[in-house]
Amino acid sequence: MTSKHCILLGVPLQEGTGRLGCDMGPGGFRAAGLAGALQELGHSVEDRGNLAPAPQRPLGHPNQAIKHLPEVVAWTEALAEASYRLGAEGMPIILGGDHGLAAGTLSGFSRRAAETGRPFFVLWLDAHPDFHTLDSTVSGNLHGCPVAYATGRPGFEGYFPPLAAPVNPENICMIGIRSVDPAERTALTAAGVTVHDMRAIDEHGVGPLLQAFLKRVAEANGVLHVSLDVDFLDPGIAPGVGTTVPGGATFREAHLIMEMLHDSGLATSLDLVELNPFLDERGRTALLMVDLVASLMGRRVMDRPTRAGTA
Ligand code: B3U
Ligand code: MN
Ligand code: MN
Repeated sequence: MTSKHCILLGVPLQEGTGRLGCDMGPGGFRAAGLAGALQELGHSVEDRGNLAPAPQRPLGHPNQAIKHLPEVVAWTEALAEASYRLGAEGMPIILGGDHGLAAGTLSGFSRRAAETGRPFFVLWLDAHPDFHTLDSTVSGNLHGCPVAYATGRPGFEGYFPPLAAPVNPENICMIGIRSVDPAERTALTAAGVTVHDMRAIDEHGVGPLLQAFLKRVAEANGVLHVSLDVDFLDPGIAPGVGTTVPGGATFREAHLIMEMLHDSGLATSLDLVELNPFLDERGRTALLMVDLVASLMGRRVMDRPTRAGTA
């Protein structure tokens, strides 16, 4: 197994959600033993502590529903820069924080990939596509917008930082989707994002769906960022999140995805987002997320050839 240099960075952003508590997410992942789990697998770990946002400036937007625009923009500015730098240093693991932080990670890692001349791909594991623009969001919660921003959809100019390398929507694969607003549905299809909703998982299984995407990434010699939202998982196994949606990924589906990602050797960066320790039950969601990261980073039940690794 190739050992990696894992760089942990906490991003205690919570203003992108409608409720408080995600700011405790980084602490939750640390308390659940993330660093130790990675070290046990033979990786080196460097915890860079928590990021601070850039200075805020006043920002008004005609969409009155929008909440905390100056705060989310300030975090995006800081994290886009940090992600760009960390992308050259090892395997960044971003400890959220709400999913609004992906505005920063997607833009920063994409910019890094563009400099190396390799295409940038995203695996988006989430109940939601987070594909709203500032104009289309109805809830006004900006964690519903990062993918639209990072792919260069219009309306973010003058608010969010300019994109050095917009993400190609055709290089994004979403799995686990089961809560999509009408404006998002139309835009996702038009943009060419691959969306595997829960029905697709039921009909085909996560294995073949993910394998097809990984094949594309490998054939393009791509760089792969994985963004894992806690609400991708079924609320029965992962209650520690503000936006539970019934009918999510099972324990085994989630682990299989992580194991296949490991076997592919393609993942170069990871977001762990939306953990809300205030809503968790004795840390079980944080512990499950840490176990999933361990599967992604090489933990396996038996050393044996696997179908995913040989397909
Ligand atoms: N699409 C809805 C719901 C939502 C998006 N992301 C989360 N919830 N976590 C919205 O608020 O934009
Ligand atoms: Mn999300
Ligand atoms: Mn979600």
